[in-house]
Amino acid sequence: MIPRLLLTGAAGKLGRHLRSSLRPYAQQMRLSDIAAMDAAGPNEEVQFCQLADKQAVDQLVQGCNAIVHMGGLATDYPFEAILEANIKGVLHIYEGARRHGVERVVFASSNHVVGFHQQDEVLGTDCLRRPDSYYGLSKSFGEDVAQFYWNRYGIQSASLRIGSAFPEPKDRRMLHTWLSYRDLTELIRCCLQAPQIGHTVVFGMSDNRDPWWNNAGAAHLGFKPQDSAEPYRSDRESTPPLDPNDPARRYQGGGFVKSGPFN
Ligand code: 15L
Repeated sequence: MIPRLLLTGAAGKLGRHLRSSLRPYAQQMRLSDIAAMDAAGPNEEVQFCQLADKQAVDQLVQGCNAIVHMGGLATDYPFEAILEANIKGVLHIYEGARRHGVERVVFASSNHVVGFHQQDEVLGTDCLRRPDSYYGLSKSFGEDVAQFYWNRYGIQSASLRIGSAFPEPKDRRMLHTWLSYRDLTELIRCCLQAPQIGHTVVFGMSDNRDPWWNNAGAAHLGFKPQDSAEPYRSDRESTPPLDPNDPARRYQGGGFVKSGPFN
């Protein structure tokens, strides 16, 4: 049991789910977001926090033993917005962790750090990053921050390259990239409880057929996904495929590779 676990982005799509699904692993949960959320229940604390505000993040982290950092923008936006929420945000989280002796951080990275790899490649956790958007760039920066704080300050981290975490896979691409909510929770549990993780990069995917990613490099986490996109295959494949020349079909990042420019 973690005495006090900080969950950022607790009002978001995944955060709302994790608020209850991570409950068994922490005595106390501190929940933060910039958006409104349900009032604190038993063994919960709710704290409004702008991730770009270094002092506010410092106060948020104080007294916590581990952090699950889901906060920030979850899709592509103009750089200035990404800079505030994602780039400054992740640095402030790690600075807070350093200042207050937090030993472990689970960072919600994204498959969009490798989005410009082609769909016919199978990537290991140590592959070259090819971010597909400002959003992907911010997650790539976050992975570097995690690595730096491990090397420099000994803070252990897992960077979760989350595929497509939705209640169901929505389209053909997500037959490869889907991560069920149940498997997301289990992956985070493994990252919080595995004895030694240093800085581990892991792809967040369910047990899908024909995955684009190979998690052999993260086997020490002990993550065993329970779900698979297979039951949705015939339905998702009943819709026409994208044109083979469409970059969204060619590259792993799908539609993100066509994001921007914003001016
Ligand atoms: C992500 O990182 C996004 O947060 C999410 O909205 C999805 O688009 C997902 O990637 C995906 O690639 O499907």
